[in-house]
Order: sequence, then C-alpha cells, then structure tokens
Amino acid sequence: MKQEFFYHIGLSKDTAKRECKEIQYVCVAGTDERAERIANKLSESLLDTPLLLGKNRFVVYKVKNVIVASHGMGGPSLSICINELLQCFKISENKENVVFFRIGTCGGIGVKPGSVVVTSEALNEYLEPYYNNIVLFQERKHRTYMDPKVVEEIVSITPSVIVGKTMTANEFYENQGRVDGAYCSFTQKDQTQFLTQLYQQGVRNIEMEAVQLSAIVHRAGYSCAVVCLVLINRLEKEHIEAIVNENAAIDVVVEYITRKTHSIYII
Ligand code: R2B
Ligand code: URA
Repeated sequence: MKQEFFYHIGLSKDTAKRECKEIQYVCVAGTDERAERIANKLSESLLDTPLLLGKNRFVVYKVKNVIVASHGMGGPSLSICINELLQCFKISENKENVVFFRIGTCGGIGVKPGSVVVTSEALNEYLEPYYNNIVLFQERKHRTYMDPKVVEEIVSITPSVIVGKTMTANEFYENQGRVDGAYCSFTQKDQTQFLTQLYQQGVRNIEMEAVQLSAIVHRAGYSCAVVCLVLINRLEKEHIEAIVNENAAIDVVVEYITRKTHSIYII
C-alpha cells in the first residue's frame, strides 16, 4: 500500500513536497516544548510566523527557511525523526546544503551549569567516533562528523561557548557513570576515575544523541552541529536541580541562523 504519511513526524507527503524544498536549516531538540520555544524565537528574528507542519510522536514546525522538530530521548528515537525528515528533503527535491543543529541539554565535564558546549567530535561509550548499528545481524559502523566550519563560525559569533568532545550515552544512569540510579555496579571511586578520564581525553559533556545525529546526517551528505546547555557539572554532582540560562543554547543557534539568513558577515 502506498504510504502517504511519515508516521512519526505526522507529516503528509504532499505537505513535505510543498514545504521542504527550500529549507536550509533543521533545528532538533528533545521535547515538543523546546521545539516550540525555538520556533517562536526564530519567528521573532526571521520575521515569519511558525507553521505547524506535523504532530504525532514528534512535532515539526516550519519558520521561513528552517524546520524545527522534537526528537525524544536517545539515539533510537532521534534516528526515526531524522530518517523521516531526510525523506521529506528527498521527495521535495531540496537542493540546499541543509545544516542540522541539535539544541540539547547535557551533563558538563568540568564545565559550569548554564554554559553552552559545542561538540567538536561525537564519541560513543568506547570513546570511538562511530555510530554502531546492527543491520540484518551485522554491525555497521558509521563515522560521526561535525562540520568544523560551522563550529568555527559559532565560536566567532558567540566566543563564550566551550568547544569540546561529547560522549553520547545509551542511557542516563549507570551508563553515564551515575551511582544514584535504581541500581549501580561500580563504586564512587570508579565513577571518579571514569569522569577524570573523560576530562583528560577532552570530553566536555555527556548527552544521548550526538553520535547518531552526526553519523546519520553525514551519511546523507549534509552537515551538522550539536549545541548543548550544561545542566550540571558532573565533576561536582549528579542530580539535576534548577536550570540556569535556560535559553542559552537556543540563542546561540538562533543568532547563527539569523546572521546566515540575513547574510550578516561572520568571520
Ligand atoms: C539530554 O537530556 C536527555 C536526558 O535527560 C537526553 O535526551 C539528552 O541527550
Ligand atoms: N542529559 C544527559 O544525558 N545527561 C545529563 O547529565 C544531563 C542531561
């Protein structure tokens, strides 16, 4: 049977063909609420009203030349959202060099809450720059890739961002070296060793989607950047409490897209 809808993003193929042809940027974020906040901020700076294109497991907005979508938590969820967005670009015959941004949250490694970390390289839990996916019983390794030019331009617009490697984890508790979950198989001393090693190897944050995003987008021939708000410094604590500078990561990306769209000189 002919599939007329992209199920998870809730977008019809007709809508995709009509609305995605001239898209130049994609901003994805974990929650629907954050996607809406990003769409509203872009709407103020790009002077366009957000259009809700789709809503099912994720939401998808269009603001001028930007698609904004939510992706849920973790690589499996994000991969579904990105796969369907890539199909939208394909069927709309979009010829732009689309740049994808993940505007996320993360745990900082030696980085203060409220700071923004821009990923220089996305690493999996073995600290390798690969998205390992199992296809037909076989492991396929896809290289992660962050666009260094986009990173450089972001830094030149917002010099306060911190550039560093990102470890992408599969889950939130044990796997991110937390001892405060429902179960834990290691000691506080092991945790300190783990976090210290991450810091020494240049990792500045842990989150849950950068590896998959950067590998999938690179494989499709597009580029991406991952810009995350630090919720806690994992070298100091593991519980997330109040959020500092809630819109800091959003503002970094909105400023970038606005300058590019209005051809404002960057470097
Ligand atoms: C950051 O925050 C979420 C977990 O709390 C996850 O989606 C991520 O990458
Ligand atoms: N998101 C994560 O994945 N880890 C954190 O510590 C905070 C946000």
